[in-house]
Amino acid sequence: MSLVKGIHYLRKLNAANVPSALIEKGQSRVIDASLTLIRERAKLKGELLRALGGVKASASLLGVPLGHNSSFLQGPAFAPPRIREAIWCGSTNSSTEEGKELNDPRVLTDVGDVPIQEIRDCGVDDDRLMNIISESVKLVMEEHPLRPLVLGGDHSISFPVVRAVSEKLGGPVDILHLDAHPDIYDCFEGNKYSHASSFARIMEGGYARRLLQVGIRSITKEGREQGKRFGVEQYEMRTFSRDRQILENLKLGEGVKGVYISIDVDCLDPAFAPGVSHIEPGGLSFRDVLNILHNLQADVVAADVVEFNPQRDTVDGMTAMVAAKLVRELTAKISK
Ligand SMILES: [Mn+2]
Repeated sequence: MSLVKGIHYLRKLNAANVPSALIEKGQSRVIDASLTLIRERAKLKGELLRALGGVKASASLLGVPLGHNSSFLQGPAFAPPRIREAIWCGSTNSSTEEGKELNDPRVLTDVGDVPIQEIRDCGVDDDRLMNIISESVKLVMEEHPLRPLVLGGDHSISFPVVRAVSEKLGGPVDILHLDAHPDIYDCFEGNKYSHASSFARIMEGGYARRLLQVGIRSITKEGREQGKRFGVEQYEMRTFSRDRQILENLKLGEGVKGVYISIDVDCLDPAFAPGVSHIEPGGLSFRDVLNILHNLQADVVAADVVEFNPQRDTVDGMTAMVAAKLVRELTAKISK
């Protein structure tokens, strides 16, 4: 498929004895150029907000259009531009529900996308690609008061993002993870970077103290065993009506470096968000998610919205609007 165009001919070129130094040097130049654009945009936005003054924390969008670590469909690679389009769509105003103004740069800025396909097209492997994602997140965090609000992408991106956040802050965070799936397989179909394994990598790395998983309704024996192994607090949908009081009154992040929120759009019932790769009935309503977010007491240091698949959306882009509203309300949660 077009997403991986270039990868195969580069392998062939390698096999055909093209000097490896030639390819490696070219890869390094492309990676440097990619990071430079993110660094300079983050620097400008940070300087702007510091000049404006009075901002403690401000959400900054960073797109990570990566879909190849999905076990099923790769459409989430196309999500970031669709989400941005929906955030600024004229059908609604720029206020969040609790009254933050999104068109105020002190509330929301954008540093653009990590050019995932362009980097992969140069034959860069996933070990290096994950490091580039982490590096990009750190470049945003370098610029006080910017805090990364990452647009996926499949869920594999949460590992390099959380790793960067934890390394940059110098300790673990608490994570609120909304998802139909625990994404905690040790390894999925031979891929340690699979979107079904990201939270195994996060817990192994010691990047999270508490991990709360909410919306879970597709979980295997291994998912439960891995959850126990890592001390994960798994809230399954089958007991949601009982757990609602707890989940709508959460206080997280005390004694750690802050709170990270990861929202897989498939945490929502497919009635609310059909544009996802893994349709799993019996999920949260959009209002359930907002109640959890609005009532959460936490210093949210970074967040992601992942697994929106525009190729599975309705013709009027309903799920794009849903993903965009999640981003808008997360922005309100982060910015202060
Ligand atoms: Mn999921």
